[in-house]
Amino acid sequence: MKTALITGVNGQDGAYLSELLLEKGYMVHGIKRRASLINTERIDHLYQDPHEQGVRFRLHYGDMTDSTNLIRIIQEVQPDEIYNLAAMSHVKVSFDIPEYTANADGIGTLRILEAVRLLGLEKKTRIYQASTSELYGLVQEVPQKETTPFYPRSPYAVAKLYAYWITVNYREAYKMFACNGILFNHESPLRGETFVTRKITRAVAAIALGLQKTLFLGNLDARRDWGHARDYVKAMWLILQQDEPEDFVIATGITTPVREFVKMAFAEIGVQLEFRGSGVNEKGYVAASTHADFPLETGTCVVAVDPAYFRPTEVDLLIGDPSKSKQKLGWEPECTLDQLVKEMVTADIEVFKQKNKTQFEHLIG
Ligand code: NDP
Ligand code: GDR
Repeated sequence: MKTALITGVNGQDGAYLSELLLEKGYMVHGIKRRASLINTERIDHLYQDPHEQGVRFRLHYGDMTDSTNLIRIIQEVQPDEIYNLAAMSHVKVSFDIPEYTANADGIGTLRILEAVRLLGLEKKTRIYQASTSELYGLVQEVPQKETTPFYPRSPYAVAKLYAYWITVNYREAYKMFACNGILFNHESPLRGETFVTRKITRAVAAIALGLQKTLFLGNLDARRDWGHARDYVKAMWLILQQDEPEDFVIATGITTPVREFVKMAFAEIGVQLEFRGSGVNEKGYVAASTHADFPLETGTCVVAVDPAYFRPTEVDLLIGDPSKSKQKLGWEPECTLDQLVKEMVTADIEVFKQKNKTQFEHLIG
């Protein structure tokens, strides 16, 4: 039985990857940090009572900023594969907490690599690093592929740039099986609520149930290459099963503006939609940031641009070229954007039916 260690196990990707590895017969260890609430909703269905025999899913408290704890866990677990998914993963928030982001996302990756090396596990343990299309940042070439130059545009992307190169460096210097998956945006009903797709599908669900009328967003013109997280974790696993360690772009090859995603999500519930606010302003509205700015006709919903959600430097266009992963990994995305939107809206309507209005006030993110 192979043993895997997943950092960020209770995040979106950690949950789907845990499911996949358990299905494949792995013993799965996950690192989660301590929080005042338990914060395991995404993996509760995988829980196994540690007092039973033959348990194949175990959690450990840990933090990417604490190397002593990472060394201890890796020593105890002796993993065949480490999937380093833990990160402060919100691009806009990284402008607010840049130093912490560098520590957790950049140096955190070094801590994992160095722990494996110090413990003499370089030949045994394969390492997957969760790299990102945010590395491409300011457009240098489209579609973006493994050889496209990087130009990061946020503290998050700069921290991930360090993580990318330190992974390459440990591979070259110490002959470690360490690989970067350069994953483009991937979403699901488990996506964090402050990323744009989930923010939209939650608002659509609340609107469908008559609980909300206005959705405040930032830049509607940014374009993203969106896939489904369930497809993308399969690629992570495939990357570590190759004969040679290499880096791979994982993407759909199709790009869509945020504005179009909004339209697709609202089309699921068939309400009339108006775009208002600064930036998109065919009708001459000024920047709007309060509900009072929008006296509404019955049956109409407003998507308003609030500049509070703009980033100091934006990534305008992401579109990945997944040819290498198709050719070498045999990987292709299965879920289309239409199917993804439908799945997310349907799931959020269900969530909202179960919960109370006070929990779905507008979120910052
Ligand atoms: P999430 O934000 O959903 O999950 C991140 C996980 O990391 C959470 O479990 C979080 O724990 C944990 N974490 C954060 N900081 C620390 C820390 N200091 N110590 C230990 N754990 C920590 O992200 P995703 O699942 O979407 O993404 C997984 C990885 O892939 C991330 O590294 C992300 O940057 C990267 N990525 C994601 C893409 C995407 O589109 N989803 C695309 C490309 C890369 P907690 O719940 O306590 O916050
Ligand atoms: P991103 O995802 O920054 O690409 O990073 P996010 O969903 O946050 O933003 C996508 C685009 O939508 C625009 N946008 C908004 N974004 C948010 N969050 N909230 C809004 O209200 C809003 N309005 C418009 C953004 O400006 C942006 O252009 C994600 C994360 O998962 C990273 O960890 C990962 O590395 C990359 O994807 C690939």
